[in-house]
Amino acid sequence: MKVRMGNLLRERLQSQGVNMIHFVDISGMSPNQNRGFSSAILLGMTLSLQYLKIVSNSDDYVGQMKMDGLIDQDEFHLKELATDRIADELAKYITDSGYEAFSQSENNLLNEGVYNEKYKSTPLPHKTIALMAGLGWIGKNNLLVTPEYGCAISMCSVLTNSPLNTVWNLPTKSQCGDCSICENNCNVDALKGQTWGICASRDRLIDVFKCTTCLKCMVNCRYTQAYVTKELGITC
Ligand code: B12
Repeated sequence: MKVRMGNLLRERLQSQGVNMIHFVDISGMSPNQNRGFSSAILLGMTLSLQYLKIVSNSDDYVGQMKMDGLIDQDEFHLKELATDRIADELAKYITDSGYEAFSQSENNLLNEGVYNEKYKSTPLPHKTIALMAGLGWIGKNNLLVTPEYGCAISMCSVLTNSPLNTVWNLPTKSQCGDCSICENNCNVDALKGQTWGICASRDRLIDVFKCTTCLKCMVNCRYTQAYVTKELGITC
């Protein structure tokens, strides 16, 4: 049953362009975080190499896109909308199949009143689920860093009680070392250059109220750049 359900959901998500799919055991999280569900489906789309090249070669990509009135065509923005939409549809598909599911799309979290606008936080961030999937670590930029794609991912998640073969991993230790590229690229000094640890509060790493969502800490991370170099065989 678990294998059949897992294959069904994987085929469905892959047909929608999702290239990261993980089933995670969240039964150990607090009820406030897992809403009583035992499993989470983490789905992700990686960002294109062309896009990463353009953003990292531009001094102020987001500023320029806003000036040109093109920001709603930004690839990360479009993939964030896509992963959220796919998560909402997946939750409906699972409930139509007779199980329970809760989409953690931004809209659904807002509608359910669990997005804390004041603190800019949610009870169970996709990154926390990604860590338990064993995908990577939290970087000094407070983003998920994966050995394969760096930070170049748009993620969403669905909590569910449908039968799935799940995994659970302790978070990987930070591989940032002495690197401070993200901190050096943050023009508003939102990043504090601190190494993440399991008990690290977010505020030790970043002042989210200074962040201008300029994408620089995500794109210029040396692991994101290594992904671009590996695939394109050139450095940006
Ligand atoms: C609120 C939010 C913001 C806010 C606040 C940022 C923040 N880090 O909280 C603002 C608007 C500033 C923001 C900005 C950006 N964001 Co944002 N954001 C979110 C959102 C909606 C919620 C995150 C949340 O709940 N944070 C609450 C805090 C407390 O949790 P946290 O940040 O995950 O970190 C702590 C804990 O989780 C803990 N922790 C982590 N894992 C574990 C595991 C265990 C076992 C334990 C105990 C603890 C633990 O450690 C972390 C640090 O203390 C998520 C989507 C989602 N629903 O998850 C996207 C998300 C995190 N954002 C994302 C991105 C890409 C960005 C930007 C790069 C976008 C841009 N245009 O520039 C910037 C970068 C900012 C930065 N460097 O963090 C991506 C991250 C992808 C990745 N590779 O990690 C996400 C996942 C959205 C997506 N569609 O993929 N964001």
